[in-house]
Amino acid sequence: MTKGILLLHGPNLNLLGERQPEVYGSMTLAAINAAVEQHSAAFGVELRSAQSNHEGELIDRLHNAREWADGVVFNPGAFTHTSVALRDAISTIELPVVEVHLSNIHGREAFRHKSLLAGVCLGQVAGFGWHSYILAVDALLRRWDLLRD
Ligand code: CA2
Repeated sequence: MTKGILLLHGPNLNLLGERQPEVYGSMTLAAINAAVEQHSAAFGVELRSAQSNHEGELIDRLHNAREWADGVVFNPGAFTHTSVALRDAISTIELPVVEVHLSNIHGREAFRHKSLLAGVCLGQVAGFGWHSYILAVDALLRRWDLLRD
């Protein structure tokens, strides 16, 4: 059966490519989504992407993923460091979720070092720019035995 991945982006990531390219790179969100979709499709995996600046909508997207997705690749943006509600949503849906960051949050300000979400995720990928998303998809592909070596 074909696998499905929800690629979910949190607050301010709609601005990618427009501001702070030295921190977050120069690719737009649309270009990242297209590249990650192409990578997933090469393994027969359907990828659907969404972005929201609103915590509640991100929670709704995670709940809805139970209906069709087998895993989630999630950049929660600044909610990474603040949101117990997103942590609860991730643990509730019982899907493997990979936390993703463009920047290396552990090398930045102290308030970014702590993720409230990482402990309920399959794992975390941070610091590789847009390629972090590819590495996160690969983690799910390996879990499903669609990628080896
Ligand atoms: O490195 C990441 O991917 C982050 O999740 C990005 C968040 C930040 O709060 C996290 O600590 C780490 C910020 C996203 C802001 O996105 C922008 C994109 C373009 C221009 C300005 C902000």
